[in-house]
Amino acid sequence: TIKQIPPFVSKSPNPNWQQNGSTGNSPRSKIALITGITGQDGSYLTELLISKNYEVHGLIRRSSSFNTQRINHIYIDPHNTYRAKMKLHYADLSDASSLRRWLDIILPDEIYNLAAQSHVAVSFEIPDYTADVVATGALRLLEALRSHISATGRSHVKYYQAGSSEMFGSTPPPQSESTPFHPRSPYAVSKCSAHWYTVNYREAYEIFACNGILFNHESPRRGENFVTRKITRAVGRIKIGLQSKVFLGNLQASRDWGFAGDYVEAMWMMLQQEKPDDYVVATEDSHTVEEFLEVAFRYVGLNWKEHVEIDKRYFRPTEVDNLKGDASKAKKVLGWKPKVGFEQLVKMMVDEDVGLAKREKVLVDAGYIDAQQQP
Ligand code: NDP
Ligand code: GDR
Repeated sequence: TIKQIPPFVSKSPNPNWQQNGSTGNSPRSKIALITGITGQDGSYLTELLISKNYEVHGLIRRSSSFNTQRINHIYIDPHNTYRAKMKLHYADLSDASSLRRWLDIILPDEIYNLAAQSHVAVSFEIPDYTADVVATGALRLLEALRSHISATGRSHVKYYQAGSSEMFGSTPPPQSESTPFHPRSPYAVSKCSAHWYTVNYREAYEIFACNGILFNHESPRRGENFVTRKITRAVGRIKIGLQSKVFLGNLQASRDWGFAGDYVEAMWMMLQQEKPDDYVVATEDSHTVEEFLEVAFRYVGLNWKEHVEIDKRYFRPTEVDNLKGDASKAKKVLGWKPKVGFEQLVKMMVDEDVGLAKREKVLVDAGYIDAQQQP
């Protein structure tokens, strides 16, 4: 027998999750669909949307080991249907059929496309895959949305595309919405494609689709091979005596670093406007990697020069030297502004990573893990 494809209207046993009308006297919650929910931004966005009473559905990809660490604290067993505010479903941006199927089942009001092979240096190693997920993946999701709207008439659905300051590449700062793109990596070129696919679907099909052009944003949940987290993990472990050196690449690159928790608010704000548009989101303050090192090591009483070694392997074939955003449009139109500044961000990350290193030390001392096993 052939299994039936699930119908348009969700058969979720939770009456709050029905699509038409409300339960009791309360208005129905908005429904959000997030790709990349297991990533740094996905976890903060999920917390934000749940605090605004959304029902959040996340698409996760299959992996041989668990990839839900950043959202485990939000997860409630879906059998507990009345309490579960977040549901996870298997899909992949490389699988168009999975994207269309989940749109038809979940019937979201808002879609946040955060999924990506998001590491710039790695994109030089796996350019084909990066383009497939970052560029064509966005196209697959937009096309799934277009055909979903055409089949269901749900033209109110809004779409957010996670664009990047990497698209500006070698164009000098300050970078705003009108600054020309000059991407410097397969990742950045792919993000430019995703950006223009989004603009094109907005113009061609009148889909409410927005590009957020976000500058670097970090947090204690940042992936451990991005430079900020790599540094703060090392600071924590060096401070606690678990390692003595960290190997880095180009220390002279400048980045406009903000806090991820602030940036997901801008994503949400873009989708609450009357008209879809594109926005730069940035702190308008820029620092070199060396300045990040200086603040992070000094905060725990260490001198970075005694612990950092340069390894050529971390240099990129083409580098982005200087990013500093002009976020005046987001400030004016969205009313958005960052709450966490550079020093506060660095200290927040160091505090968390010193705490993490202390917990690691307990396991090392008890013989459960090897101190040499660096993250
Ligand atoms: P992360 O790398 O932390 O998260 C990426 C997410 O995408 C993860 O959930 C990952 O799943 C998922 N993913 C990767 N490949 C696929 C795939 N083939 N199908 C489905 N899901 C996939 O990124 P961030 O949270 O930092 O960034 C979110 C988005 O914003 C990304 O698109 C990134 O490129 C973009 N961006 C980020 C900026 C930043 O400074 N953080 C700045 C500007 C843009 P898994 O957990 O299984 O790996
Ligand atoms: P970026 O972030 O490339 O800006 O992309 P990353 O932290 O990887 O690099 C920032 C700068 O630091 C330099 N650098 C190193 N980088 C890494 N990862 N590891 C090192 O050891 C190291 N040493 C020096 C880099 O050369 C670079 O100049 C991030 C990602 O989140 C993207 O997905 C996002 O689109 C952009 O930010 C905005």
